[in-house]
Amino acid sequence: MKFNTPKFGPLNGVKVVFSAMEIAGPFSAQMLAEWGAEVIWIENSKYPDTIRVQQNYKELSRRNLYALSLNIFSDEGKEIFYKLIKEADIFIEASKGPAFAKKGITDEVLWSHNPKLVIAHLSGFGQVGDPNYTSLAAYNTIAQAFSGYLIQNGDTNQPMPAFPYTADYMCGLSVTSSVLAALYNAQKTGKGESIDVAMYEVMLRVGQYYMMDYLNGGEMCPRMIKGKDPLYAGCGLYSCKDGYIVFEIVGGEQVKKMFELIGISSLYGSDDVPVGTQLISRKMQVNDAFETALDKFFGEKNIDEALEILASLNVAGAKVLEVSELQSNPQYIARQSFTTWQNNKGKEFTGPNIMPKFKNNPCKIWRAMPEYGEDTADIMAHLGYTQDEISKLNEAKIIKTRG
Ligand code: CCQ
Repeated sequence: MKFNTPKFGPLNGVKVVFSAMEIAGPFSAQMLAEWGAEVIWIENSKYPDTIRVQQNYKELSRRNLYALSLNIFSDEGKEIFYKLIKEADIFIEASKGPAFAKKGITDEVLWSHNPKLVIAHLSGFGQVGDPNYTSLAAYNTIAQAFSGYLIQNGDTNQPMPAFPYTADYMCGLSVTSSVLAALYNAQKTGKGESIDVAMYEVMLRVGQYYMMDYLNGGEMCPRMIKGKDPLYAGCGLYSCKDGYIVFEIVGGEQVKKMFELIGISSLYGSDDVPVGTQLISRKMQVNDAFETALDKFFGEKNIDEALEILASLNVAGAKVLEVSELQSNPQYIARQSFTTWQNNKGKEFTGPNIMPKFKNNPCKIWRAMPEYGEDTADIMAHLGYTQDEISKLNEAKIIKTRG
């Protein structure tokens, strides 16, 4: 095969295969590709990944990949798939629960081809559990809703999913971290792993901060109040004369100085707000007076003025940036947080750079999103198939070559 993956990044030499669509699964695999792994993206030979309908995001989310279109579950497709798996270190799949096992591709079958293989199954509800759930389809909102995460988000008036597609990215990150943990172990022991990532469980874990109070005392925190923290006053969104800022008044010194600044120092040092108070809980009597004074004080300031004041008090704060402000921000420029690359047709795209930044093994964008089936013929040739066999498999729609 004409694999010409450049050698770079901390995952140089690691081989990954994935079968997943849209955001969650591909996000994890593509992150590995940006860190230097050689990653093959399997799409169904009957139809492409639905991400291809998205005009711009697809170009970001499928950088550095090879594209293979394959009917995995046909007899011939399985044979091709197993050859691919033999060479892989990691296989990631995202489907409705135990879809692969149901179609005969169990973990054990995969390990019979490659005992060291790390397998990650990403699904809405998991590989095992109540059969009424395990085979259900799931997207971002379903994971948010079923995990207790969605009901905690939004405003006091109405629950709302966290946007854009927060569960997909959290789940993708969970896959990324767990496959690397398993790879570390597989390389030490020679024994592969199978990881069962249920999207709702990822979001259950992410949504725990206040749920722990419910689980261990029956008290559930309300949702946010106009962008302000539901439990702590002085944390969240505030209006200035020319736009929004956020800040978090956390720490004994910060609380004391803020009380002085906004003219309520007489309320400091009381039984309600003892000296040394580090956070103002909404349960304190001072809550309303504190918030009213903060709203008034910052409502009369410009953003720049407000940020200067916050910095002088060592209170963490930031302007709520418009998307249109990001690219010209000096920090973004200094760190090259955005970058540009060209797609297959030479069109330039701008998007987030690779993150995080590895000092000793820098990462890079070396390949644009491949076309549907772009690398099928090359991968097949690499696996030992002749041109004639490739043509026949293409005609039979077991694979789909480009064009
Ligand atoms: O949520 C996300 C994005 C969203 C953004 N937006 C709002 C814009 C849409 O927030 S990303 C997260 C997506 N969810 C997951 O990854 C969780 C696990 N996956 C699933 O629950 C389902 O796969 C999903 C994503 C809901 C799609 O379900 P689907 O439309 O039924 O499609 P499918 O599972 O990919 O495949 C359909 C069939 C399956 O066979 P079956 O009908 O017998 O069960 C599948 O096994 C088969 O096609 N198949 C293949 C194949 N790939 C899939 C292949 N390469 N060869 C042969 N068959």
